[in-house]
Amino acid sequence: MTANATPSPVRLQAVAGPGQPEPTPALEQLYRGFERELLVPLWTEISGLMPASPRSRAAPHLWRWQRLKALAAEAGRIVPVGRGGERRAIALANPSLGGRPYATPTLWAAIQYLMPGEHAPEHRHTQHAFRFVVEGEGVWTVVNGDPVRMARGDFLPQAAWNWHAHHNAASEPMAWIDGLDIPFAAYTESQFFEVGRHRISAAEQATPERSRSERLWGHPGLRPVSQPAALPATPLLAYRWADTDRALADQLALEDDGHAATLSPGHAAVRFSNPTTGGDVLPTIRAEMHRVRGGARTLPRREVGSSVYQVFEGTGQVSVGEQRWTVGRGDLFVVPTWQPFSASADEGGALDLFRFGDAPIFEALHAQRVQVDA
Ligand code: 1HN
Repeated sequence: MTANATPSPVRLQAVAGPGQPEPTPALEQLYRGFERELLVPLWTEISGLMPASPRSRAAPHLWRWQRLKALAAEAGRIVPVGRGGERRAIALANPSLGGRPYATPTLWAAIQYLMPGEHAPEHRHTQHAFRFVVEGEGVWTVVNGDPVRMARGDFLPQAAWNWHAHHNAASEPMAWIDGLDIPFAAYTESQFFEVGRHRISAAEQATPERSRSERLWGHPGLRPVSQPAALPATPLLAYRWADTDRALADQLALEDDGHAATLSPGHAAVRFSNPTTGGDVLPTIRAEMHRVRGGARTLPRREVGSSVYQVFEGTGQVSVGEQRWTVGRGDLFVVPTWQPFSASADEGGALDLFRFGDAPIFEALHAQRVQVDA
């Protein structure tokens, strides 16, 4: 009997090859010794441990909004929302990530659905999150007691450890997408979670047009002097579609007037930013809106880190690595690390793409690389 009663999870095979020792009985015996002692030599592993460039476990993949929405609506009919399950959220599971509810190795993305009059109970967690609304209105998300209206095109960041609940004050169901850094938090084993009140107060179920956070922080270029200098995540809880739309339209109009404003011809983009730093809205998540003019195409680009896109408006073609899809409103797709991505808009209308990704993680670690094929 050896010291290890349970079989070793280490499996080593002596195989001939460049840089490999001669497969001999002595080598076999050495490898059995490594297995017993839970040791793995670098010479059998190096190409897996140190690939020349990032190889993703995730696959490029597309989910059609109409299909997601139909299933979410059916869940709305038969699955209650409340304490325990917490949210009627249905996550995108990347086909190459083993059935885990992970869109990419670092990002969770889900469609969430709330019926008229329904409440999603209050809780908080250390994962950073946001909501993005591709259609509909009528839900208020209540963050630390501040009710924030949600409507088409709005981006609503939700930094770690803030209490939040949602309530649908309308007579229609509403769907939106949630993005969180759940897989990253799981991988780094850094999660905390706490439940709050089952039902928020009547006062917090108010339905104001503008949240307190917008009244304080939602004035371009103007920061409240009473507030702290640099916050790690944005204190602004809603970025409204009217502002995003105007910023993109202005970039394209400037280009028409012969001024440098776009990323490349016909490709305007804005990044949602933290008004206290100018940096990303959340420490782990970057969020942007892109507009590609009808008939235009973006430059193929690859980056360290993964992204999820949702088509906000328009139709076009996107290519991710070897994949190519025709896309329309609401469709969601994944761009894994270091896979080239480009998009083109059909003639006659712009293609608006919402994008979120994990770039802030890599920038913080000085591990970010971007390659654009001009
Ligand atoms: C969460 O709190 C929300 O607040 C959405 O809407 C999705 C997925 C896992 C854990 C917490 C939300 C979530 C979540």
